[in-house]
Amino acid sequence: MPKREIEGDWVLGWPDRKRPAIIPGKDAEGRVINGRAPVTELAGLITPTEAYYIVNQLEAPEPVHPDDWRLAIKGEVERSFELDLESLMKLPGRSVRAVTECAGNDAGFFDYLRKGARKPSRVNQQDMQKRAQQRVKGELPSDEEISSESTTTCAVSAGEFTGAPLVEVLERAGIKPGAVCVRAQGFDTGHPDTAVIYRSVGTRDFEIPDPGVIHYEKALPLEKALDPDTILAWAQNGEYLWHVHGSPVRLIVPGWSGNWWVKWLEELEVMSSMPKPFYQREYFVYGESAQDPDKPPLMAMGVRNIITEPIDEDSPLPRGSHVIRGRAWSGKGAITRVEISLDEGKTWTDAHIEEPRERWLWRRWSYLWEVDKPGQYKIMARATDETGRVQPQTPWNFQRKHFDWIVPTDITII
Ligand SMILES: Nc1nc2c(c(=O)[nH]1)N[C@H]1C(S)=C(S)[C@@H](COP(=O)(O)O)O[C@H]1N2
Ligand SMILES: [Mo]
Repeated sequence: MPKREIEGDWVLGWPDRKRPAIIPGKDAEGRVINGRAPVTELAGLITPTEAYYIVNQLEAPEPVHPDDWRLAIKGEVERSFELDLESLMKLPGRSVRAVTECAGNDAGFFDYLRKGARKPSRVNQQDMQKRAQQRVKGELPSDEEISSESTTTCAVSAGEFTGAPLVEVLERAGIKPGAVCVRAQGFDTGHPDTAVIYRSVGTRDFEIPDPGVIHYEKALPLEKALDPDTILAWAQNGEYLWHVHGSPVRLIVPGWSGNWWVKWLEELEVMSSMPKPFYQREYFVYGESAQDPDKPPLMAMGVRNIITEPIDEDSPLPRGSHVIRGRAWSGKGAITRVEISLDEGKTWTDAHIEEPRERWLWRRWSYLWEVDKPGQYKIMARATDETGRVQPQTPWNFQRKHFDWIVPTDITII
C-alpha cells in the first residue's frame, strides 16, 4: 500500500502534516466564491476556517471596512437605530459552537436510496469548479446535467462563533406587540441563479418567478430570533470573520440550515406579518412538487449522521480489526445515541459516543469492528438526539433538502 501523504506546508518554519482545505470554486479573478469541506479528512470537532465550506447564492459583495459598517434595526420597534461594530461588541457577548450545514447537503443520497441512482462520493467533488465557471460565464447547464448530476455533498462544517445574542439588540430597540419575525438582510445583491434551483429539483420544466436583482434576506420567526444562542457573530474559530463567511457580522442560527445564517448583515427589520423573501418562497422550501400550493420553509434540521471511516473508497479491506468512525448532529438538540448495524438493519449495537455533549455541535463516535469473514458488508449507523428523535426525520421533498437518512457504507472484506 502506498504511504499516505503526511507532509504538507511548513508552519512557523517546521514541517507539518497535510492540512485540510476547501475544494474551491473560483470566479474570473481567481477569488473563491464557493467551497466544499473535505469532510472525511477533518480531525476533532472544529473545522479549520481554511476548510470551512462556502455557499453564496448571489454575487459575493465587495468587502466593507469594519469602521464603515452599520447595522440598521427598524420596523415594529419602539426605537429604530443604527449600530456600529464597536457598539455591537460592547453588548454582553456569547460564543456558540455549532454545525453549519447547507440545506442541500448530501441531497444526491435521496436518489441513490430511492431509485438506485449513482452513489455520491464525499471524496470526489470535482464538479465544484465547473459549476462556479458556468455561473461566472452566465452559462446554463444542459437539461442532461440538471437531471443527471448528483447534487452536492461536503457542504457542512462546524465552528465556534462569537458575537452578541440577537435578542440583546432587539431588547434595546423594544419589540412592539404583534411582531412575528425579524427580517435579516445581507448587503450582497444579485440575480438569483435559477440553475441552482432547477438542479436541486432535477428538472427545468417549471417557472420560477423572476424577482430581479435582490438582496439576500430571510425572515426569521420571532421565537428563534429570541433564542439566546441565535447570535450576531463577528468572529469564527478565534478570529474575526473572513469575508467569504460574511464579515463584518453574520447571523448564526444554530440547528437551522445554513440559508438562515445570513452573511454580510446590514439590516434587521422586526415585522408584524411574515414576508416571503425569494429564498423562503421559491427555494429552501419543502413540498411535494414545484406546483404544490403548500411549500413550508425549511427550518430545523433533522437528525444527521455520517460515517467518515471506513469510506467506500477504502474498500477492499483485509480481515481483522477496523474502527468505524463518524460524526452525528441534530437540528434540535445534542446527540445521545449512535447505533451500528452490520446485518442490513436487523440488529443494532451501541457505538461509543465521545464527549462533549453539546446541543448544536456534532459528536464524534466510534465502534470497533472485528471481522474475520470475507464478504460484502454494509455498515449502517443510526443516531438519536436528546429530544428522542431517531434517524431519519425528513421525508423526501421535491427540492431534496435536509437529507438525513441512513446511508450504508459498502465495504468488501478480503
Ligand atoms: N448574505 C448571504 N448570506 C448567506 C448566503 C448568501 O448567499 N448571502 N448563503 C446562505 C447559504 S445557502 C449557506 S449554506 C450559508 C453558508 O455559509 P458559509 O459560506 O459561511 O459556510 O450561508 C448562508 N448565508
Ligand atoms: Mo445553503
